[in-house]
Amino acid sequence: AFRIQERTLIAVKPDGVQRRLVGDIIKRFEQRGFKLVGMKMLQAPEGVLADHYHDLRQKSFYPALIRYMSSGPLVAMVWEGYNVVGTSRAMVGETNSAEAKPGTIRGDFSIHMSRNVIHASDSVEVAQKEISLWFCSSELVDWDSNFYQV
Ligand code: DGI
Repeated sequence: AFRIQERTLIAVKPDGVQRRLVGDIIKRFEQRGFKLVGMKMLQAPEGVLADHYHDLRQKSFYPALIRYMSSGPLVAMVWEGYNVVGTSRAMVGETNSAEAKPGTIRGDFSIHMSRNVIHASDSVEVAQKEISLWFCSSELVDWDSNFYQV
């Protein structure tokens, strides 16, 4: 199916914000052709992080992951477009930055998975859950290009 209106949650994690990578990351999604439909900077609330990483709560690295994700503000975004979930994951690269290919965001900007710069939803179903966890519907903006309607 040709799901033009597929959406995904992307977050520039606190290390990405602190390293001034927000613009570079936005640029890659714009250049690829995706549409930005929601964006905000926030200090992630503890409860949101607990929901977001619920499946990882038993992992040994979970406390460090939550500390990292709470270590400063992040930039949460919703991007829309054809196959945006799958294409974003390809643009982001492997979870383990050490294995992420050059040309991917993690492969270009990160060396270790404990500071891997960016989050991207890993399935359409997860994306829907994550978008409603991080954004309320009034924060998502539906818009179209109208260059030719002047
Ligand atoms: O969807 P991803 O972010 O690529 O990966 P994930 O959902 O499996 O894990 C979420 C985050 O948790 C990941 O971006 C970095 C961290 N993480 C995952 N596996 C490990 C890890 N951190 C450490 N230190 N060690 C791990 O094995």
